[in-house]
Amino acid sequence: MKLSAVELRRIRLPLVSPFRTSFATETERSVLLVRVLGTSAEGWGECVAIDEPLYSSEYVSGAAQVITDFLLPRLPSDVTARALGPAFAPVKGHPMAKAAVEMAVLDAELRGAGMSYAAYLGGIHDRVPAGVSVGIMDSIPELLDHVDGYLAEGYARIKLKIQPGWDLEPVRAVRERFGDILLQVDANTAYTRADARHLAGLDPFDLLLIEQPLPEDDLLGHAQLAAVARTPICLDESIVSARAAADALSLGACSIINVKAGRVGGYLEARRIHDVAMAHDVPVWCGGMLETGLGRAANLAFAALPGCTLPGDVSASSRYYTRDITEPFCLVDGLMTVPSGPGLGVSPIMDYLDELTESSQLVRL
Ligand code: OSB
Ligand code: MG
Repeated sequence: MKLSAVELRRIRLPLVSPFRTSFATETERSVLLVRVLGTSAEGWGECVAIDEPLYSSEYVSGAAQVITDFLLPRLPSDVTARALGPAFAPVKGHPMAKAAVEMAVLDAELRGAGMSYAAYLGGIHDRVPAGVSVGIMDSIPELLDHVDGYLAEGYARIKLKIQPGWDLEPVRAVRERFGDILLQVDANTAYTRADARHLAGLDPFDLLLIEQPLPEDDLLGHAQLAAVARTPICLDESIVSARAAADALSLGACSIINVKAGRVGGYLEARRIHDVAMAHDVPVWCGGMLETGLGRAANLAFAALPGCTLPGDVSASSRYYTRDITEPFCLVDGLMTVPSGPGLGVSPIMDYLDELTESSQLVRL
């Protein structure tokens, strides 16, 4: 496929309520969108980087600069999504920037071929169960209210964000109030090896998993924690590639993997991680980064893979935004529908997108 131009757009979307994690409180989502204009079709990509380098080292402005200065000049003149890995390999790091370009190229390629993202990746489900990620709150009653609301909407699993000072008590309160629900926690690297005994205090609450308790580069620490605590360890930030996934599994650093295409350089590498995990009989689930409907569409395609056996952070549009930039994704009977149209299967509503656009840049190739 030949591309004539690539458009980068920055939009800003308010969140329905502040989302607080151990690393930040987000009240709005600043999103970098990539639109590739191909000969037969156009394609959209969403960069999952946030405004500041607090989840990983990437951030929106940096990703935009990497894309214009280093990735677009390396696009092959006849491009496919598969060719991008080798083409971008000389550029170290910046997986979220690379993933955004790959997502757009793959969308254009698949729209041209009349194939859906899910079919291309190897999805086997039309609908998938959705979990919801619940931020840190000011009080336990407030947390219980939010969890109650999400359960009433039909979410199949609850994930509580935790940090030192907001861990055992909120988990105990949710477990006591709601009984036998699927419940898990995410620390986003907020603890250290010295907290192993404290984290073993979560054992009595029968959590599905604890996500990324220790720093990104502390695989050995996670393996040591796994020997002390009974709650299964799931890695998010640490799993930066299929090789990192294989290493983490051989080391015993985790027994479950959260896959985010943006964190690993794109959906092709995400698919390889899925395959590594499946070969190890290790469950995978689709993580989220508060995506708009574009990223959500691709995540739902990934969540339809056979190895994604736990509910993902693929919540309905309404959990994040009053109005999404695509037709809204809705939760029906605890399930989200996997788009089946060509490419992502959804497109942005252009008038609304223009209203939200803060800046845009057209790069002719
Ligand atoms: O660690 O999974 C995470 C959001 C932003 C950055 C990191 C994470 C998250 C979430 C939200 O947990 C998941 C979602 O998109 O619903
Ligand atoms: Mg996480």
